This record gives sequence, structure tokens and C-alpha cells, in this order.
Amino acid sequence: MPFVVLHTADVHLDRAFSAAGMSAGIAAARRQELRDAFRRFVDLAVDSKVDAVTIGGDLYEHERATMDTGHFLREQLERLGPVPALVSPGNHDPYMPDSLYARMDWPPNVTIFREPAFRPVQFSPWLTVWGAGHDGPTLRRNLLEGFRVEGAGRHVLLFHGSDTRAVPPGKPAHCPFLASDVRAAGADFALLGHYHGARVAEDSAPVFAYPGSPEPLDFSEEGVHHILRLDIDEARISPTLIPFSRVPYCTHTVEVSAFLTSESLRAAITALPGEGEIVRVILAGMLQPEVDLDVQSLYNSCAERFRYLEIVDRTEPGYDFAELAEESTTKGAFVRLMLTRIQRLSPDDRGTTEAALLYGLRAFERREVSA
Ligand SMILES: [Mn+2]
Repeated sequence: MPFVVLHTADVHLDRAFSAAGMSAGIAAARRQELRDAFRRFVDLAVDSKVDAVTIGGDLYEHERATMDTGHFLREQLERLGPVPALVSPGNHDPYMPDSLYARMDWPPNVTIFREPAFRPVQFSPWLTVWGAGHDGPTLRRNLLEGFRVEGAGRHVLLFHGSDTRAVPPGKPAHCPFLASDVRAAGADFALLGHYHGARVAEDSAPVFAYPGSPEPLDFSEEGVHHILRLDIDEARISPTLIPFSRVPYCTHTVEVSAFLTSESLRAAITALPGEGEIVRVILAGMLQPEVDLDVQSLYNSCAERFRYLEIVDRTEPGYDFAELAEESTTKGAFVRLMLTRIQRLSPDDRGTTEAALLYGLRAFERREVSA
């Protein structure tokens, strides 16, 4: 029978969700969904009778975390009964005297790694998990430098840090390390937190894994999010990502150049898929001067179709049809003819003719015409 660990990280409980400009009500709903995700994680651990639970940091956000969240976490971890829960604090939830980790009374199954140095928890004669925790928000050194596991059997590490190869340019690395450092420490595998997208890295065998946030946290985190199951036996270690998120973020680009009315814009947005999703609509392309684009009123009339809607205006000013129609040229005649046709159509049927007008104008200007 393998030893089974269920692992999550970067839940970011109590996150503000202010950066995206969410309303207070929706941000609060999103925070509740993060709690639901953690509760579901514990549900799965209980239902599938795993041997241990591990948390790779950024479980909550220290600056915003309340005692309410502390009690919530204690109650959830208590539900595991005798099943061990190991927590490695990260840069957003460092172990400090005023942290929830220090202030709460944790049940006996919970181990919190307080120091940026690896400490062992032995699960069986052949399996030891070594954990370390951040003790401040800016821990920059490689925790694996100079560290080596001791004893026989399998060794798994648990910490919050940046795989150096994946640090985005200009971003400071928290506890940077390389896969080769994990091997050099004598460890078989590292359970991690920090990056919000899931990733399992291998050299000759799986060497470390980021589960990613169980729920996406902003529009840079689209797609399905996961938790991780790790099956450990004496012969091998098998990580499995489990799809877990419930509420997706989704970005759509609406090309506006064929529209002559704000009605068409409204219709294009409300026709988008995304009920129950967190949706961002980017308006792009040339905007005809006749169109009264008022992002706020567009938002007001479309928002209820979506769980959360953000409209980003990236349009550029387009043709002035009124002026073009005045021209005593073939182009002017073409514009007059097309505008008359469009006006005879109902708003819902105008799309093709509006596009034809635009393509015609582009052809007059010897510009590329593409659908
Ligand atoms: Mn994080």
C-alpha cells in the first residue's frame, strides 16, 4: 500500500481581489469560494482516507487575515482527526508572532514549520517529510543550500519557493532553488507552493510539483486549477494533478469595427458564453465615430449575464461615415448607398452589411481586406 499525501498551496484566503476592480460584493463572494475550495480539499482528504495532508504556503494573506479565518482553518484541519497536516508557511503567510499560525491553538494533528530550516517528520521507517517555513515576507535565500536529508528510506521536502528557471523577469525570487538542489539534498521529491499554475517537473523521475492555486485568483490564471495527490512507496513516487477549480476566469476579445451602434456592441457581449464565469471583455479594433461607446452603461446592461464582468476598452477611433457620405466621389456614393441599406435593416440583421461597408472602404483605400 502506498503512502498517500494530498497537497495544496496558494489558496490565498482573505485575498482583497481589489486589483481587478471587482465590486465589494463580488470580492466577498470570491473569498467565500476560496474557503469553499479549502473545505472541499479537506473533504477529499477525509473521503479518500489519505495518510497525510500538506500545505505549501500562502494558505492565507497575512495583512488581511482575520481570526475568523484562523478559526475556520482550525475547524477544517480538526476534521482530519488523526491524519497529520503539515503546513509550510510562505511569503504571504509567514510564521511571525502576530500570524494566525502563532496566535491560534492548533489541533494535535497539525504541524507548522516555523523556521527557514528543514525539520523532519517521520511517517514510517521508510518515509520522512522535511518541512521549512518562511518567517518573514522577503526570504530570498535558497533553503536547500547546505542542507542534506538524514536517515534511510524515502525523503520528501515541503516548502514555498521559486523554481529559478521559472521566475518571471524583474520579479524577485522567494527561496529560489533548482531541481538539481532537490537531488543534491538527497531528497526524492519536493512538494511546493508559490507559483499559481500547476506544474510537475521531472529529470530521470518526477522531482518536484507545484499544485497551483486550487481556484484561479485573477485573469492571468485562466484555465482549470488543481490540487496534487502524491503516492509514495518504496519503489517510486507518483504525483497526480487533480482538476479542482469551480469558477473559471475567461477573457474574450470583441472586434468592434463592424458595429455602427452601441446596440450591436451590447448584443455581441451578451451573446458571449460565460454564465457563472468571471469574464473580461476586451473591446478591440477601430470604433466607428457614430458609436456611442459608454463603458459604464454597457457594463450596467450586460453585467447580470455573468458572475463577474470587466470591460476593457482598447478601441481606436475609426471612420467618420457622416463626413465620408458628404464626399462627391465614388467612395462617397458607396458610403451613402450602404448607410441607407443598413438603416432599412433591423439592428439584429445589420452585422453583415456593416461589415461589407467596412470592407468596401478598406478596398477603396487599397488596404487589406480580411474577414
Ligand atoms: Mn502565492
